[in-house]
Amino acid sequence: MNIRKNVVILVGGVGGAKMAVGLANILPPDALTVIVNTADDFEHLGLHISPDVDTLMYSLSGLVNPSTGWGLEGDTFQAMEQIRKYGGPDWFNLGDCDLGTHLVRTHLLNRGLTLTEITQYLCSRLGIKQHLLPMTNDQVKTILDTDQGELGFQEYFVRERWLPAVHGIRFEGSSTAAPSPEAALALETASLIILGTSNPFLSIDPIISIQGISERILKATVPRIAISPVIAGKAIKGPTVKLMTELGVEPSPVGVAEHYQNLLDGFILDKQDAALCDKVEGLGLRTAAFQTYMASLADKITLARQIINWVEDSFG
Ligand code: FO1
Repeated sequence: MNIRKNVVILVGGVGGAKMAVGLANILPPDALTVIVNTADDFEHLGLHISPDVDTLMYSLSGLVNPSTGWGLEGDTFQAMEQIRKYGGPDWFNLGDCDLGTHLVRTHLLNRGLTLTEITQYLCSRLGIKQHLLPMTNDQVKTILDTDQGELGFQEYFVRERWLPAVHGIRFEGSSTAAPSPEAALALETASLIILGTSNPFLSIDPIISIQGISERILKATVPRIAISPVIAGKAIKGPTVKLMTELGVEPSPVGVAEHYQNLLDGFILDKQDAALCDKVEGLGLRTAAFQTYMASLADKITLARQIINWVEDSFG
């Protein structure tokens, strides 16, 4: 079995995009499918914003702002200045060029195209050859139950800077949502399925909360692996560890592995957590420990190579 033939990775935003870029650098473009979380999408100033889709689109095209990991490199914020002058909502930073993406996406949605069709169109215009697929064309929304009441994802993450304590998370619309046909087919024909280094609760759970997606992963006979987004008790980025603690989940790679356990055959930890491999193996998963922190393009490529080689050696 050639596991490099059709690699499918499930991702959220910035963390997952780094892994996708690493894989894009070592696989033929046609052999990589990225299924992206869309439960962070929201309507803002009349525009449909798909932050994770855009983070992946900008990352795979080499246009991403390297210091934030989202938005476009060199973008300016004059429209935001004007919005501020009007006393408009200025808590979500939309760059001038980035606004072009949201305008075209919203325009095409209003003309009846699906989010998948629009993403494929935008990707082709940016010269992206990998398959980038929203998880669904239906509306799914992450809602957090916090000590400040219910908050939509971007209200919690950006406006409130993930300060509120979280008691629960739900994915509104997921029980009736279907995977996009393209995402469903990719999972059915995958040679390897990877859950990326994204927040398990906020980025991967919304994707696998869609029954048509989790069922296909459960049924898959190819290797299914995840990479821990927690390194030495700290999140690579964002609220993962804070959230795990608030939800009563052990904030460690073991807690992440337990969370995904039923969907997986293998689990990769950071080399700093190598001592925890035995515990994760006790859950019935094969393990490996690599440097999973990706500061540079070389780190992304090295990790992607190590993952693929390890899967070939351990599951081939
Ligand atoms: N993240 C922030 O922390 N602050 C922002 O103002 C912000 C604006 C933004 C605009 C467009 C876009 O595509 C992403 C943006 N993000 C911003 C990132 C986004 O909120 C998160 O990366 C994801 O939704 C979490 O995966």
